Parts: sequence; C-alpha cells; structure tokens
Amino acid sequence: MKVVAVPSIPSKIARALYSGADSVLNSLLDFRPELWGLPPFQDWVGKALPIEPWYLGGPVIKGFGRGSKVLGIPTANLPTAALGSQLSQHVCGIYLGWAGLSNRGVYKMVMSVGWNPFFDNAAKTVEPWLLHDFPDDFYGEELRLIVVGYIRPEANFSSLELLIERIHEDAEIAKAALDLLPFSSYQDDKFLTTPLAKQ
Ligand code: ADP
Ligand code: RBF
Ligand code: MG
Repeated sequence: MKVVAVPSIPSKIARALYSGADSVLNSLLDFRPELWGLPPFQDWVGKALPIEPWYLGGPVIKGFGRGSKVLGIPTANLPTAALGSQLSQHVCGIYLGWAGLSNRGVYKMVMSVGWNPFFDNAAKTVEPWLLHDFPDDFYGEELRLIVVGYIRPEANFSSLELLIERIHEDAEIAKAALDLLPFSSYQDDKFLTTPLAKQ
C-alpha cells in the first residue's frame, strides 16, 4: 500500500510526523492519481482545476510594501481582517479568476493565497495580480474578485528570479484557462461591477 498524507496541522510540524508517508500534500487539490498508477482526474481544464467559486471584495489597501511592483508583479491587497473566516476556509495556493474595478472594467486575475513561504510572512493574505497594464495606482477603489480555479500549491524558491519566473508562468496559465469554460462564464457576473450601495 502507498500512503499519501494530507495533514491538518501546520506543514512545518507535519513534515517530521509524516516521514513514513510516501508523499505529504498540502491539500487533496494536489493529488495526482497518475503518479500512483491510477487513471488521471478528468476535471483539469487548461492546467487549472475548476473549483466552487468564491466571491470576495473590498477597498484596495497598502500591502506589505515590499515593492512587488518593482518586480513587475503588483498585487492589489484587500483588508484580510474583513475577509475573516472566508480566508481561513480556503487552501493556500495559487488561483485564477476575474477581477472587477467598478469604474474601470473586468480583468483576468491570478493570485496567491497564503503566507508566501519565500518571504515567510506573518499573515495569510490574498495577493491578486490583475493581468492588465494600468496607467496609475487604484488604492482605495472597490475591488471585486471571483476565484474560479486552482493552479498549484504555494512553493518556496532558491532565488527571487525563479519565483518571478514561476509567477509569470502562472499568469500565462491563467490567461489561457480563463478563455475556457467553465472559467470564462464568470466574467459577466454582476458581482464584479455592482457598486456597494446597489447590491
Ligand atoms: P502593496 O504592497 O501596497 O500592495 P504593490 O507593489 O503590490 O504594493 O502594488 C500594488 C498596487 O499597484 C495596487 O494596490 C494598485 O493600486 C497598483 N496596481 C497597478 N497595476 C496593477 C495590477 N496590474 N495588478 C494589481 N495592482 C496594480
Ligand atoms: N510567494 C511565494 O512565496 N511562493 C509562491 O509560490 C508564490 N506564488 C505566487 C503566485 C502569484 C500568481 C502571485 C501574484 C504571487 C505569488 N507569490 C508567491 C507571492 C509573492 O511573493 C508576493 O505576492 C509578492 O512578493 C508581493 O508581496
Ligand atoms: Mg501588494
């Protein structure tokens, strides 16, 4: 028998406790039957896994100010306290979806959810990168997100260059997958553009 473990305790502690397992996964989203001689899952669409969509929104706030914009990867941060239990329900990882800014439009989006192991952050955050070139910042504007698919677990990298390269790959996966059903259907969802008072 082969054993694939999905611990419910923090992975730093779990590593040692589960050393007897053949593989330790962050979540079942990462289970690949074909690695174990089983037929592959059929539900991946263009390198992404459709999920029950989650809806989140809020005003764009200042993030860690680590200058991710300098890396060419600005991430529009939401106030995580307001997301509360919604955030804790979701597995850490890299996701794709649609982003709406009420006065601007709807854009493809790729984001990380978690502690960003490369930077070892103290808080679980959502870091959405809108796949569009904006002429200016939009701090304070209401941002709406519909998260529709999963790409991969969060990872650590031996260099910043490798992290940046991987994030650009994620963006290409998101751009391509968001043109496909079921992902594409959510871009017309009113949630993305409806002003708060009118909801
Ligand atoms: P912070 O640490 O404050 O989040 P970033 O370097 O991550 O700083 O930059 C994020 C800000 O850049 C966003 O809040 C937004 O105002 C702006 N921005 C410009 N273009 C984009 C984009 N394509 N995706 C996300 N944010 C963008
Ligand atoms: N940080 C990590 O430590 N590991 C990752 O695997 C990772 N993947 C990311 C994927 C995407 C699509 C984005 C937008 C960010 C990712 N980051 C990751 C987070 C990145 O370190 C962080 O957003 C920026 O440094 C801004 O603080
Ligand atoms: Mg940011």
